[in-house]
Amino acid sequence: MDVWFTENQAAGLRISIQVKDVLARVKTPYQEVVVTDTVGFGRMLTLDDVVQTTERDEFIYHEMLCHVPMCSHPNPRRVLIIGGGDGGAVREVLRHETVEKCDLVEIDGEVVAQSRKHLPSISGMLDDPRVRVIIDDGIKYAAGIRSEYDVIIIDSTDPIGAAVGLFSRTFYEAAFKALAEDGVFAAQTESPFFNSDLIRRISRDMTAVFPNVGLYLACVPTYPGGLWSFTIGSKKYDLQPAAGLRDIHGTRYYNHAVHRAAFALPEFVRDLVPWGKA
Ligand code: AG3
Repeated sequence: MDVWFTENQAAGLRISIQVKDVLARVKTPYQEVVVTDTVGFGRMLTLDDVVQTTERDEFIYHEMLCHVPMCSHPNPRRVLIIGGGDGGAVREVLRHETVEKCDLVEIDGEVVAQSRKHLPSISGMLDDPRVRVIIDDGIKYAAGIRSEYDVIIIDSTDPIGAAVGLFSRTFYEAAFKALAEDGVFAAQTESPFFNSDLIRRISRDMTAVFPNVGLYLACVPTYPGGLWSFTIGSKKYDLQPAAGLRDIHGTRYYNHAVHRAAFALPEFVRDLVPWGKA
């Protein structure tokens, strides 16, 4: 069978992934949720024909999205994840023994339902007693919270549709208030190669809200360009692994050396952030 899924990744650039089987295809009020089984990347979740995660490379994205903020906090007990309905970020957060509660706020219940059904290696920790799954708009949810979380993680789609507001200064201000006085925030912030204007704006807005801001990188093979960025903001702590922390068990990409190295920015990326050439 020669069936290929194609995502239009950028102007004049497409990626095609060979598909063996379509496991679910559901239209929701927000998007079309599709789970396929692929030839080279295991099972794959796409939303409106945009790759969200594949079993083969999700560990890189989820580990770097979560462990960098989690390890820069010396005692993360209460964690909020916005988006991330597949459960991959929840799984990584729960590797930290300090965690007492992990709230997941996902706007589309169908993403959670289909991931539970078809992506068990990713969603498998969603039933852990420390986890509360809340189907709601993360922007509205965060706006109503004060000083409640040690770490907030944004596992969003690209900035289209419901996710646009998650890339705004107003939202960063709400997240700042929702964090405890020593809280840490991190978000996936797209490709430095294809989304340079977006990253310029995010790093400027984040700097206006958080005293310590950094951009770090990882390579996610199925995302546009491979090179991917994350933005972290901290109220008090340094962005490096907290002193005396043990390495995390069971990771395949993250370790403390990778954490430190991920903040080394190539020249064209340094040009995007206000602190880059300081
Ligand atoms: N969040 C989506 C990252 C953006 C991918 N963009 C793209 N393929 N154009 C991933 C959610 C996984 N929990």
